[in-house]
Amino acid sequence: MKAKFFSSFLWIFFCSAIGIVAYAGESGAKPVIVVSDLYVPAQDVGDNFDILTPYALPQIDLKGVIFDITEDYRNGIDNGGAEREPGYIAITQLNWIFGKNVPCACGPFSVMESADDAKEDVPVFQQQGFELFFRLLRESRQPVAVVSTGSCRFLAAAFNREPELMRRKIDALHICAGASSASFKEWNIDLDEHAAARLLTSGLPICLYPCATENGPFDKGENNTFWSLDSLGFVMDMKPQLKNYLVYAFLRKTDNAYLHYLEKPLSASDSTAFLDFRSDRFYGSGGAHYIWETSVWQQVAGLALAHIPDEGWRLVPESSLPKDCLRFDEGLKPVTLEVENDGCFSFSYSDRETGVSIYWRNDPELHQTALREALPELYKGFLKPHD
Ligand SMILES: [Ca+2]
Repeated sequence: MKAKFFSSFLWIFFCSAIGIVAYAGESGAKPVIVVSDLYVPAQDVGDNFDILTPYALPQIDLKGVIFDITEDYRNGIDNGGAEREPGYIAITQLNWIFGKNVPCACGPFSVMESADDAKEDVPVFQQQGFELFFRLLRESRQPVAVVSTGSCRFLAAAFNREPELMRRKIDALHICAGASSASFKEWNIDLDEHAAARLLTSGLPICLYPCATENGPFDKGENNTFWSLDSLGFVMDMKPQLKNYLVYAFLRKTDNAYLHYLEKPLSASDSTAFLDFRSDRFYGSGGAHYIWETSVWQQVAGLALAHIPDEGWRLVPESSLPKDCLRFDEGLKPVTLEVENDGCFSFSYSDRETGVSIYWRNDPELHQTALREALPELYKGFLKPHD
C-alpha cells in the first residue's frame, strides 16, 4: 500500500513537473451523471426544462445521461395511449446546440421484483445504461456526483450489480424523490418501491431533495423543493436554439425534423401556444410551470441564491458572492433516515455527519419569489457571453 501510494505520488510529481496533469476536474468542473425519466414527447416537461442546467453551467462536466423509463408511461397509459420514447431526441438536440457529445442510454423499463433484483434479465437495449454508467465511473479519475430526477430503479439495480465500484467512485447521490413526511408516497418513490427502499438503505452517501410534503407535490414546505414560475415569457429572450428546444418540449412536438426545428425562426403559432402554456390549468395551485430541481443543481454546482444590490435575486457561484448581498438561507442538513419497505421514509436531524443529508429552506414563499427573478436570468444567460 505504502509503495503504491509513494509511486502514485512520484507519478503525480513527475506529471506536474512537465505540466501534463489533466484530471477530469482540473477546470474545476464537477463530473456529473444524470439519471432522468426524460421522455419525448415529455411526460413531466420539467425534466426537459431542467436538463438544460447541467449542459449550460460551467461548474458541471456532464458525463452522461441514463434514461429511467417505465413501460406503462412509454405506452402513454396516463395520457390516452399517446406514446412516448426515451429522451434521445432531447439529448441529441442539446448535444447539437451545445456542441457536446454527451452519451445517453436506457436503464430497465420494468419495476424491481425485490430489493435485491439486479435486473439481469431485461433486454439488451435496457442493459445499455448499466454499461455506460459503469464505464463512466471507471474512467473518471475523480469521484462522480450522480443526480437522479426519476425513480430509484436504475441506481438500485446498478448497486446490486457493482456495489464496490459505486462506493469507490461516487462522491454523492443527489436523489430528487420522496416527501418530507412518510405519510405521502411521492411519484418517484411510487414508480419503484423496492428500488427506493434499496437505494436509501445502501449506505452510499446520499443528499435527498424531497419533491413533496404531506400535502402532495404542489405544496411548499421547509424540506421540499417545489416552486413555480409565474410566467414563461423570459424564454423568448433566451438564445434562439434554446428557446426552440424548450418550445418543442413544452408543445410535445413529435416532428422528425427535430434539429431543423432548432434552427428555424419560431412560428407565430408555436410561440403563441407556448406562451399560453400553464401548469396550473392542469394541476391547480398557481403558476405557469412547476419546478422541483433548482435546489439540486444549486447544491451540485455551488450556486447561492442571493439578493445583489441594484440587481435583484440572482443565482451566483458561491466563490464570487459579493460581500454586501443578502443570501437566501437554505442547504443540506445531516439526518438519520428511517426507511420503510415501500420506500417512504422519515428523518430526524443529526448533529453529526451521517452520510445522508436532506434539503432545507428557511422561507418557502420567499424562495419562490426569489427564484421567479433569479432562474429566468440564469436561463437567459445560457450560451451568451457574460460581462
Ligand atoms: Ca422527473
